[in-house]
Amino acid sequence: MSTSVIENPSLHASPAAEFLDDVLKGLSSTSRSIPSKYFYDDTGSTIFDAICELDEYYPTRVEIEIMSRYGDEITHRLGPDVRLVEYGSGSSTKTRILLDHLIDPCLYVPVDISIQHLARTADALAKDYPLLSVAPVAADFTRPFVVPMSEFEPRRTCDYFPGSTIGNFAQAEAIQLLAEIADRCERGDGLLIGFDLRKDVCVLESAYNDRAGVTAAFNKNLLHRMNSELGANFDPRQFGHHAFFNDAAGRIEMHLVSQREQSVSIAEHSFEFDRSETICTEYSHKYSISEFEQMAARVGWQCKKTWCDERDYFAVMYLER
Ligand code: AVJ
Repeated sequence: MSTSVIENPSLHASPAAEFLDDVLKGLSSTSRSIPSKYFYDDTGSTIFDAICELDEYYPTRVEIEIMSRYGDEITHRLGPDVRLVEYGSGSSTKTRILLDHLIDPCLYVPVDISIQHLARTADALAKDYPLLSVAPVAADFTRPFVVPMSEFEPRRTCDYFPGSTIGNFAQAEAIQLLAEIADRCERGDGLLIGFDLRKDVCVLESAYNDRAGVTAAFNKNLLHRMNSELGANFDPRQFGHHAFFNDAAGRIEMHLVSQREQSVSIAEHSFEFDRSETICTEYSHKYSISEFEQMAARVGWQCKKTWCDERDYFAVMYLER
């Protein structure tokens, strides 16, 4: 038996047209960029899971460590009978830790952009947690979507935003997203959010420049995706992977770098690339705890408690409306 995935109409109106629009727009501007959400097709989501296994890539491991260590304390804060809504659920490893500790959760709503990935994880969860109601929603959570209601009135809704996905958004957008989540919430509802902390630049930069080249493959998957889905003719061998810490902006930036002067066509459009010209494909912001707390406070979230690992690499913060 498979759990039926609720597809958000806005996700499916015309995904190819939306992808094309965003790519054309991003490549037409003076500093070229492509939204990082397009990494996560089926292949990209699988490569991302491989990144999480890398020695150099600490965030996933450390976040899991925090969740395992403080699982009891965290779920005690959330209380019983919660409706748990997870943003960018991916493979739901951290969610399992929450679900193992939560008392009588009413409903679990994983929200993810990759339908295949979502269906697989929802099925696996439904099998392992037979008493849990699961209502997966395939949606782009940066756009409006409807959160399914549980059969019983929950004591509170808790939005779970793990994986430092919030770091992918420019600061103004991150605040905007926190505001939108707050708008969907009632007073007393919670937000449990994981974000990556500022740290030694070498540690940060090696996490995005692994020796095995998995992150490079993740980055270049975007080129393959544009070729197969938009009929573009990028030559992936002619683009390099570049990731560095932008200290002033407090973020890792990931780019695809043109290895020579070249011309690429997408649909009827053609784009000229200079040698060394880049396409920015991702921001990954690193915050301090107080910086994040202040950002959230501006849009109505009150920080209740923050849990960190021993090295202070990563933070899991619980806030209430
Ligand atoms: C999934 C947003 C947490 O920013 O670290 C991993 C994605 N990009 N390696 C991150 C990513 C390159 C990632 N997040």
